Amino acid sequence: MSTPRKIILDCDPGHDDAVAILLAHGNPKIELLAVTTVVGNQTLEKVTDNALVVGTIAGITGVPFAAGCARPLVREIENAPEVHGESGMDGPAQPASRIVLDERHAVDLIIELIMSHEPGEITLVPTGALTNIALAVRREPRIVERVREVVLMGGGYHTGNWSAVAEFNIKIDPEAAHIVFNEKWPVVMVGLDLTHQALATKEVVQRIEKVGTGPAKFVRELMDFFAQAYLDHQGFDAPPVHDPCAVAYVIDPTVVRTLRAPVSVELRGELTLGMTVADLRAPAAEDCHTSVAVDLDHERFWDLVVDSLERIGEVDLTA
Ligand SMILES: [Ca+2]
Repeated sequence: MSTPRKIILDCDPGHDDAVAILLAHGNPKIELLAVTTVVGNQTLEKVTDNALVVGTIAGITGVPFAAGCARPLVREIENAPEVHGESGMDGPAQPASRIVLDERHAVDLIIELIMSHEPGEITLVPTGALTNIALAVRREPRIVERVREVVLMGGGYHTGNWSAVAEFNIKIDPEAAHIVFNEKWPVVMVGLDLTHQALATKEVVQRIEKVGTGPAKFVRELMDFFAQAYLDHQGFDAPPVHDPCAVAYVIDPTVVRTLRAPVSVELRGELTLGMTVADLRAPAAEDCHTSVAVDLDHERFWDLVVDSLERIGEVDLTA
């Protein structure tokens, strides 16, 4: 088997971030180098606590968890309790965390890891606002040529969820997104066009339940809450599980079809703030370094999630 892809997962758990962490941890093609957190679905304190809880439930050891930015670069804080509840990860009972938070700031840890690895080794997988990544690249511009690619969950080219045209992760810190999309590293935008295909249908939830372990039960309970929130607030019959789609692309790019296209982030629009504007009018130029995710192989995507849960197996939280 080829060498596992080394990733840093920068997230704001978050129901779907939790699934992304579990998918990354359980899949042998991924080596999780760090989990870093950023304000978003809830306050930095809450999403960081949630990340530690997910790490505990998944039985993750030896991987640093570090907290990053507590507010966006320019804008006031916006959280999403309508989607994720007051804790940011409402639904399942949460055990006490057994992971001790790393003392380093996430931005420092991200830079340190990238600079201490060979160029092309590390893939950044941001599944929250891009605040930490933007700060890291401003602080240490040399990371741009060392990162293999940035595979981010955010944006979309024909729809929004935090406004008619803007997606939450981008809209809450559009300046950070602007920085990340404009650096010359390869950026894959796994946006709503793609993630709205990653529905946790009843059949999917049954498959997860059948795994029969503690981590699988945790995911099932997350999905129960998430399903209700998406039904109540956005009229979805089944919830779209956004963040693991970015991890799935890193594991197997054939699960997510992408299209190369220039992407710009709207910073001034009266109605369109935070919109990711993809220019799909013509084939992209040779030097285009951004691409957008278009089609998901729904079955193989959920196969990956279930496979990770099976590989993680039972985790003893009493030992
Ligand atoms: Ca997220």
